[in-house]
Amino acid sequence: DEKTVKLQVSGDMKRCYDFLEMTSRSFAAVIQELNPKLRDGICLFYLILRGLDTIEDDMTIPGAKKRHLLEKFHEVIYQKGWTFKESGPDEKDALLLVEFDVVVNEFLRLPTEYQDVIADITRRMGAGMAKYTHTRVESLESYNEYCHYVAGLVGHGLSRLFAVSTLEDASVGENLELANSMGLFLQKTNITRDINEDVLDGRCFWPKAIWGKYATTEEELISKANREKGIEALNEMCTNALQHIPDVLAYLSQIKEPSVFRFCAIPQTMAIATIVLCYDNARVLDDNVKIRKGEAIKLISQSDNIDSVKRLFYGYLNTLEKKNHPDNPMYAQVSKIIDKTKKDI
Ligand code: PS7
Ligand code: MN
Ligand code: MN
Ligand code: MN
Ligand code: MN
Ligand code: MN
Repeated sequence: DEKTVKLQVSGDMKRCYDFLEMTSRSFAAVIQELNPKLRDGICLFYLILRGLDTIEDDMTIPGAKKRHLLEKFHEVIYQKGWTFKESGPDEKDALLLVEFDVVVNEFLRLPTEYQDVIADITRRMGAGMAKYTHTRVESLESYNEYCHYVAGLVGHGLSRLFAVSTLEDASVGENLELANSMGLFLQKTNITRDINEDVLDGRCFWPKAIWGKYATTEEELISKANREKGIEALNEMCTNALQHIPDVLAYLSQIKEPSVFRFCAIPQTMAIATIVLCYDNARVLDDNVKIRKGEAIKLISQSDNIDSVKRLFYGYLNTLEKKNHPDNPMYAQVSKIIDKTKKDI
């Protein structure tokens, strides 16, 4: 009867929120606080991309099979009953793919305009990930391109969903250059911070155009014997990420709906805190640096309007200015970014 149907409907979505809590390091809380017009759609968008990333990250899937899965993932989200049970033992999010039919059921219940955006981004991200299973990130252009595929496109898709929901102006879903920068700042901060973990796992997302100036192999890049050069490479990576900050503030300035604002702003204030912590910090090369719990709590509570976010950014730029000594080869570039951003604020 009708009551059973309703219970089943909420039961599958309830399971999706369980998956969100199991798989997201930082997005679970902000997604659950979203306006009901966007909550389920963005939760499903997250789970679909998390599933795609679990396949990308799985080093036990042979190359040709992986590329095929990545390229057809935008089709499987329409196939009732689709699951994937062959993830390698290291994939912590494998259960999501084992029960992926639950995600498909809920995706098929979304309004078509939401489905169209999610499927389009999934198709383009899957194709980009497939390309980079056999192309290494060498030049600065390919670094920007890879980050566009895995994070800039998330910014595009989210901005289009904000516009489709009518919670934000149509222009937010049209001017996608700023949305791309939102994703790039998060992704580049993650890639810069995770260098030690990634090299120990046998991968490296730092472009060779940068690290190759300071080391001959990825292992040498993080080795204690090469520490001074390693820090210079790290500072160049941080400087590359910092370039996106003016666009981030311009993007956030156009967001009106309070729950959308917090959803967009919290990851960005966490990112500026993280990249400033990483700058000129040798510990990044030895292990995984993280901002303190108390600092994260402060950022979450102060990310609810543009004036407060600008104040936070201003404070972190001051901290960065103090860490940026004239003997540092990145000194001039970093000073320029700090001055330009402070003028915008
Ligand atoms: C749909 C919310 C808000 C305009 C899974 C949010 C992994 C940094 O794998 O979990 O642990 O290293 O640390 C998120 C722009 C994407 C970019 C990208 C989808 C912001 C698959 C986040 C998240 C755009 C590829 C997560 C890009 O980092 O990864 C939704 C506006 C997924 C956003 C990946 C990285 C995200 C990432 P891991 P993390
Ligand atoms: Mn992570
Ligand atoms: Mn990943
Ligand atoms: Mn990945
Ligand atoms: Mn990472
Ligand atoms: Mn110094």
